[in-house]
Amino acid sequence: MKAQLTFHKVRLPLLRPFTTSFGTQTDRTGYLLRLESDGITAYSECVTEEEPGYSYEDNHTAIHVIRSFLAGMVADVPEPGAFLQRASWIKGHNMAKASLEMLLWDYHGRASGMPLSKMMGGSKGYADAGVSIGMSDTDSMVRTVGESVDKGYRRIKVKIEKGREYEILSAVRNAYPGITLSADANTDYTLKDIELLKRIDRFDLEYIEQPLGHDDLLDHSKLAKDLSTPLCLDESINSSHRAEQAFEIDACKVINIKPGRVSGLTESLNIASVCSRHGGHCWVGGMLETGVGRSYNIALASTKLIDYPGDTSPNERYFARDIVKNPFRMSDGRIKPNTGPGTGIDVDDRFLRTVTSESGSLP
Ligand code: OSB
Ligand code: MG
Repeated sequence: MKAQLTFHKVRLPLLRPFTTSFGTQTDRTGYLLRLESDGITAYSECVTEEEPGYSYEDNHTAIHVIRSFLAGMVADVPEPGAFLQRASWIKGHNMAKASLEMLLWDYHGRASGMPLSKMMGGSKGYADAGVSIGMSDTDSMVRTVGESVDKGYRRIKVKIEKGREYEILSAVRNAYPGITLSADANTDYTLKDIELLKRIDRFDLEYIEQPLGHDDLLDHSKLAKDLSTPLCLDESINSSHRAEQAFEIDACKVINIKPGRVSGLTESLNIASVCSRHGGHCWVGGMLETGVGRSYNIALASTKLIDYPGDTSPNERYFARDIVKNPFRMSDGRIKPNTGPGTGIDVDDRFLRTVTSESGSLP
């Protein structure tokens, strides 16, 4: 039987608005994909957003690329690696590619009865959970940091932007001198701002994430020489090849791995190996995913090469109600990956319908 590929465009309101240096998000709006073949149903999430603020991809480019080019490549339900080969002539569009690559991981996991965390090899059985705190007024941010520490998160990351970095980080560090703390600038600085960045070198951050341009490596390697705080790259790393280059020129010591940004789980695992070979560190980031995308992130974060706590928080931090019947829970700052086949999620089809604005078959 030919596989049936369908999409659902969903919108889930966030419990709190999420502000980064490039904008504010009040909901998670994106595409879920569903693949059905031989009585098996798999789900994945495309992590693009309505606007191209984090990446050049957005929901509109993603559904175009999926519909016009990628959907036809999964009709015979290939293994993820075979799909990546077929899609390799298409430049970029990693988030669109990842949504299908991960769908195939889930499908084959469900078909063989294997949970994702086992398929990837070397699961620790848990993911160390961290939290990414958006910007708001500094007092509220300090309060949110405190609540997050009380909940048991193993690493706190705060968003910063040019001109507010010192105020935010000095307030948080003074209030919580002992916590594992990092800051994410989402590309808001250039090398001209080096004095601003040197002033936050004193706050004993585990790393500063993506201070410079979204496609830059060279300026990061120059900046790294002037700071004692390690740099972490997010936006700049879109493949294991880029990761190799980043380590080769000392542009970073740490990488935030987001499966969507790097075309899926295969390349995520390759990047984790590159980090380990170069004596670097890595962790799994997030894109405020629904319970569907989250299940992939948590499984990946439970693998042994992921050695730092990630932006892998339980579903309840984001949404009043999620579209899975089995949301993740955090205990002692850790989240256990699902043990059912594939992602192991149980999608709440009834609730999914109520948050779907559009659905249909692909191509
Ligand atoms: O830079 O890591 C980022 C969310 C949207 C876009 C970019 C980023 C983020 C986050 C959120 O930091 C992490 C999460 O899912 O909790
Ligand atoms: Mg980031």
